[in-house]
Amino acid sequence: MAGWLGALKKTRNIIGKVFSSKVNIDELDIEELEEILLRSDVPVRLTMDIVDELESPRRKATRRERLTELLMKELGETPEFNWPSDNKPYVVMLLGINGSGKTTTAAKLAKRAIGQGLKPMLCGSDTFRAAGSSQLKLWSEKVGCDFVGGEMGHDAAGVAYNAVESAIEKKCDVVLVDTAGRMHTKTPLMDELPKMCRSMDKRRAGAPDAVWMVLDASLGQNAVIQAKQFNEVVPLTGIIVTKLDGSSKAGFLFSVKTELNIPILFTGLGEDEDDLVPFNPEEFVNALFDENSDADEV
Ligand SMILES: Nc1nc2c(ncn2[C@@H]2O[C@H](COP(=O)(O)OP(=O)(O)OP(=O)(O)O)[C@@H](O)[C@H]2O)c(=O)[nH]1
Ligand SMILES: [Mg+2]
Repeated sequence: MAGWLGALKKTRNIIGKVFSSKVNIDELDIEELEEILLRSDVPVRLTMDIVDELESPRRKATRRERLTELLMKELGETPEFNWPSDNKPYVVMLLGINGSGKTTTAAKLAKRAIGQGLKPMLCGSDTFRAAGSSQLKLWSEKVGCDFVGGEMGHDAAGVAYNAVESAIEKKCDVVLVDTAGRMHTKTPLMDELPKMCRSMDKRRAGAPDAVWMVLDASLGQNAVIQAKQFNEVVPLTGIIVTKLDGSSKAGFLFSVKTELNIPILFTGLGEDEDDLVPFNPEEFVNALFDENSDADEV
């Protein structure tokens, strides 16, 4: 299983140099620092705050302590996610733009639920592409869980309804509804999302219980813009950030709380079914500070 330190290598290679305690704060060229932070997609306002903090001589705490405090404050509290035990099955809809990692994340979440002694169902509602649903079916066989899917061209809302129905019959604890990738700018496809929600609600009032957007970390700040637009169509209750292992723009995570106020629940740190970890602000910030920026693993 991938760890935080290895995963954040690319972002740390850029901003870790600044945060490493080997660098003498007094010798830092502030303009260079600003440029480095902005390059890794740390939001502009936070970058300014960091610069102010580093320039200010008013506190005795070490630079690392001052920065950690500032960054942790920006990420805010992240309540640990636990699958609720009432009102089963707990239905989660995963959405996002094309290729963000929805299908892989659905499988990772199913694996995680199994590990916690729960019975998940994977729902392949990506009827837009020929391989959309079958890709998830293969995952369901790999992780070992129930699956309901639809053929290409089928109504995605109908597939989601069937999955909730089947999950009720089979007494599943969790349903993970994988949706087709869609651009936030394409209206007809975006309209399908509230339709899917209404359809699931008809089978079990309140479903979906959660709507999680899957964001590709390599997109940096663009991912935040996408989330804002999805949030206007279907209110998001959580965010999952994938591909943190390949991103040099992980600084955008610092804008998620302030700009969206939606909790980051999990992060994807690799392509395998085990490479999903709960988001932990402290580990994230500490991994950015690690001094051995070439270190490959925890
Ligand atoms: N390195 C890395 N790769 C990932 C991660 N999550 C997903 N991927 C890869 O990203 C690619 C796309 O993943 P999918 O899960 O198919 O993405 P999707 O959002 O379902 O794609 P569409 O259904 O086409 O919209 C695959 O090659 C995955 O292996 C991650 O956390 N880290
Ligand atoms: Mg997919």
